[in-house]
Amino acid sequence: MAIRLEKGHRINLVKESGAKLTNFCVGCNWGAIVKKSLFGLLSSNVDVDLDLSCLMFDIDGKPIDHIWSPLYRFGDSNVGLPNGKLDSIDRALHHTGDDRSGDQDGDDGLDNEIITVDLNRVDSNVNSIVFFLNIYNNEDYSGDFSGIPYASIRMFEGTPDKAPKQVFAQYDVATKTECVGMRALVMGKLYRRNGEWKFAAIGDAFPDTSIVNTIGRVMRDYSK
Ligand SMILES: [Ca+2]
Ligand SMILES: [Ca+2]
Repeated sequence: MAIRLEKGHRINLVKESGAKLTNFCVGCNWGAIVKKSLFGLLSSNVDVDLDLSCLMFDIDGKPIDHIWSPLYRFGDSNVGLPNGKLDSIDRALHHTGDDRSGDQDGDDGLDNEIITVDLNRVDSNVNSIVFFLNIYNNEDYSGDFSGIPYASIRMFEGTPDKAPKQVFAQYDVATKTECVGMRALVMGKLYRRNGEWKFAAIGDAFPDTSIVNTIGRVMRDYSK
């Protein structure tokens, strides 16, 4: 049974078998919005672009690495943030790539964006890894989480191209009342305590209209 993540929930990364969970996926599955015509005879899809990202911090809360979509070219402007990339410097984390539309034919059971994690490879200076989700303002959709037919973040063992057999933990974004009117979610963080990795569900939602706001927020409020 998957753990339903709730705000403030802290979990040990231990499987039902008692073995440690060290290799897993953090993924987000979501669907495009289906619009029906008058009388419901015709339908068309509205693309929804969610972006899954993470930031890594050292023990003092200083940001030392990041993963976000390479389509975010902050380095070309003066935002003061690096360009997006899909791999962490230590190669412990990898993002499968920016999905810009969501499922087009209903829930396919696969996560549209996934960050794979190998805790054994994480640089020893990384003390915490914060995962967050944003709605990108594409020309089709600039609404909030509650307008999306389904959206959930989950942690599972397995590979990105197969539907997970066993979901370790899950957080439903589209159905949470605290996500109504919100466009960003600080999902949770992996952190080291006494040499062990643990996971804390954060589940704080914000109305951020740009990922730049959310990155600043994560650096300010969630780095320790
Ligand atoms: Ca995306
Ligand atoms: Ca999907």
